[in-house]
Amino acid sequence: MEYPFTRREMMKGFGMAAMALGASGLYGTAYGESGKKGRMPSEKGECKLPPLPYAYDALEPYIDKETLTIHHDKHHAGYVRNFNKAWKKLLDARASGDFSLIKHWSRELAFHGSGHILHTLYWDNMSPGGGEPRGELQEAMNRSFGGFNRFKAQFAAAAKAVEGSGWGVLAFEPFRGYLIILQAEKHQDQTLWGVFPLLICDVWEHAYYLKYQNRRAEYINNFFNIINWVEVENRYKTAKKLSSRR
Ligand code: MN3
Repeated sequence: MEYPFTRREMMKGFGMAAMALGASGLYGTAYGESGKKGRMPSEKGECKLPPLPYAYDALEPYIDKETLTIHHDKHHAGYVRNFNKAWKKLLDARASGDFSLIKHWSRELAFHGSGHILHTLYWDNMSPGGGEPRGELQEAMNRSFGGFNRFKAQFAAAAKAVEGSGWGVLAFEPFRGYLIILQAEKHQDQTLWGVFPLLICDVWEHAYYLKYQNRRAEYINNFFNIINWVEVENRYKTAKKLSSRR
């Protein structure tokens, strides 16, 4: 794949992505490498509720102790519990070959896994001190938004305008190398935030319809004959390298 910037710039960019997404802790967790305290998954890849990185009353008066306690101990804990359940059910499905509930458990995995990851990032990207971005992050904000104040105005507007429940998100988009602001209305919409894609199969009809018409399964079975596993491995190695950054 051709990127519009060099590999070195790309790696630098991924470092920023890790910073923007707080991915260092996550990937550390995902790969079992020097993850933050309390984040290490079990042998079978189950998640644990990470402890808050500060006291329950540390964000007073902006976020009160009772809210933070319920939010972390009840809401986040529920995501962890249900992610682990979906993870286990998918393990069972692979063992038995019974994928009849694949849609249900894939959605449960995406919903609760994203809930777990996004809450973990949220706890980590707050602290009693506050402040303003500095260094490389400040430079990236200047380049991407025209300065901190313009970033702040857009981020606040985007977060306030999220329909229903959801999240305001500052993210790094590695293909162009810019920071972007996103609204996540439904974090369960079939992604697990913070993942690094390794292998993609396009299942839009335009990808197969002329040859296969409605026979998507046949197209997917044949897709396995033409995968570039060297490229997939390279992306895996890149993702692992990112995971070891601190
Ligand atoms: Mn929440």
